[in-house]
Amino acid sequence: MNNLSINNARLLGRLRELGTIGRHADGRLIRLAASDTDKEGRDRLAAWIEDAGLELAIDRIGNMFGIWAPDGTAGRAPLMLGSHIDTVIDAGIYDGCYGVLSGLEVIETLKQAGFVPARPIVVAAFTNEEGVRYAPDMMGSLVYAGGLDIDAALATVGTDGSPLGDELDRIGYAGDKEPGFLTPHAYIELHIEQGPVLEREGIPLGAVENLQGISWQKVTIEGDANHAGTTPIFMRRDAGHAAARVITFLRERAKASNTPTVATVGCMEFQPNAINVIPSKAIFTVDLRDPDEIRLKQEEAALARFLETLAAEEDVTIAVERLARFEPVTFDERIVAEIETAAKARALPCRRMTSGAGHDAQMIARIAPSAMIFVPSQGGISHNPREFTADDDIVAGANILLDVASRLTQEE
Ligand code: HGY
Ligand code: MN
Ligand code: MN
Repeated sequence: MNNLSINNARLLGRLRELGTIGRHADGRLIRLAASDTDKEGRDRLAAWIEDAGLELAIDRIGNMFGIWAPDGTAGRAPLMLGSHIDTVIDAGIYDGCYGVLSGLEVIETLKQAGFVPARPIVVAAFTNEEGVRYAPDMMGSLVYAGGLDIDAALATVGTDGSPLGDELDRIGYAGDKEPGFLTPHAYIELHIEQGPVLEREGIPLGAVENLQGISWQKVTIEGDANHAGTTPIFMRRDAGHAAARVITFLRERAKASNTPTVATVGCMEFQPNAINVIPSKAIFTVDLRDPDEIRLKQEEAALARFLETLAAEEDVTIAVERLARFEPVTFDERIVAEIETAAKARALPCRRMTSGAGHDAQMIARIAPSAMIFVPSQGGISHNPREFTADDDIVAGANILLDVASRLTQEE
């Protein structure tokens, strides 16, 4: 099915419309997994799926699927095009939503063009990709791929003390399908790069061949609350100061490493959190990533050693809880090559690259050949309301998804 193209206005219009759903009173876009605003986004997507004449299916962890299974394809493993529509706090409109809405757009374009696939095509929106409210991230696709027990996932308690299963029930997205009910023939995820590489090199497309390892930990440091004015420095058991030393340790080590290792302390809570009280407790998160599993393990070990030394030097106690741990993933070479071929056929420059961010594709790669397509992020910015990708790049990426999808659904 050559020289077919997606409906630009429909895709761009839906992307912008979904980006208006879940705005808080201060204008920030926040659709945390299984929240009321997540429900609003899900309801809109469900309506688009049904308006497109697809079968809407929802599994027990709330993963949503739009299934197009024309006559003669029943029983064959589907091609799955997916991503997520949950967001971080104060998010942009493209992260995740672009891949889901492009998957739907590809199906509608093929359907309306009278294309006859040899297998079903499914668009998927996975629950809780961001992991902000419930850890780990990519939870819905991890459960779907059999990497996390469904009941354990539903019992996960969120940062607000809510069990995920109760919240999915409450918003009406605790579905009846067993996770994994469809094993894809192949999975492709179209996503914004969320980094600076494509824009810096002036290249509109990335054929993503691998994705780096992720280590999430929660660290709790306990010292003693005491008076900020009367307590001599050498008599303090200052949990806040100890936490600050961890942040500095991680940054200095990553900077000095001249490897792709990255480290981030994204959440920090002091107790009692009062201006004139030495913090008795510091609770914070550590996000460590590296494309190389051995190096990632070395970074985790180096942090563990530093925490031991720190506890002794600062006379504090330190407890660590693992929140997520995913090894680096290599995507399917054949699909990566299909993406490059499709880009060449449209005379669009394309380069192979590694994903710095986690994605549902890394989980579905456990059960099906998977790969990703990236488009540039302006300024490399993401997880930020200034996240932006030019319309031309949005359309180009979706057309490559269309081309690869129509190719992969014609093979026996
Ligand atoms: O954490 C990540 O990389 C993704 O945005 N969930
Ligand atoms: Mn994403
Ligand atoms: Mn994200």
